[in-house]
Amino acid sequence: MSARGLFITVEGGEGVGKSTGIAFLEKTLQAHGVELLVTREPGGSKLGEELRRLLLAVDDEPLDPTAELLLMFAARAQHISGRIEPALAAGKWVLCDRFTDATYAYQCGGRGIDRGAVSALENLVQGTLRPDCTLLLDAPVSIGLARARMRGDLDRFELEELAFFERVRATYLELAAGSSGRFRIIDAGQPLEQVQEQLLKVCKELTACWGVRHPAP
Ligand code: Z5A
Repeated sequence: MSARGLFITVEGGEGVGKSTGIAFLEKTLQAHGVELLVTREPGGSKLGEELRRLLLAVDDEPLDPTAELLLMFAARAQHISGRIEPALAAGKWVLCDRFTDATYAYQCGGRGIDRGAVSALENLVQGTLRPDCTLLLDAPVSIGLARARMRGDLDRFELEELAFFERVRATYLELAAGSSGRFRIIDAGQPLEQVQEQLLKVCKELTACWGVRHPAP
């Protein structure tokens, strides 16, 4: 039986560079011989991608915040059982673009939903599954929004007011301060090369520690 893989999540506000960072991490980790599943939330499964479409669509009927929360966790339940758990059990590393920290940041920080409700759903849907390492790409909201808006069409979240994104950022930083062993904060406001240097350092750390935990036979 192979050793269980590492579960790495990448978090941050709109347009901070998560997709760009994940593409770099994927290439770097694969070059280190790591077998990897790269995935995202909401999404990652057939049902999850369908729910993502509904969650991001701009519609004239506003989405109730509790409905939004439950859809996030419905997508997550399917994603975990269908893709994340099987990959980890097979010894693959999982690199996931957003996970439950995003729920705390957006649904609790952004929308004002009680953290106790999210914690209860987290336990129900995830059991004991938690990320081994979370990279928080942090940048001033104005930088992330400017990058996101350069891409064109805005989704339902990207149309929120500035104060919403400030609360999201503050919640992420609070989560990172409360779990400093799991989080690595990356200064994503810097030029791409400097962001990649920081990501490379984390990759080296993770692969070195993995090698110690699972030495080659
Ligand atoms: N959501 C939620 O509410 N609750 C939950 O539980 C979960 C999610 C899981 C979809 O996420 C939405 O779901 C999200 C929160 C909510 N809100 N929105 N919108 P998403 O991850 O798909 O959406 P996003 O945050 O907007 O991600 P994104 O648009 O894909 O942005 P990104 O991945 O962080 O950035 P990027 O595409 O890599 O980069 C953006 C641009 O900047 C691009 O042109 C890059 O070339 C450029 N870039 C990147 N890095 C740099 C640097 N360092 N310098 C200069 N330019 C750069």
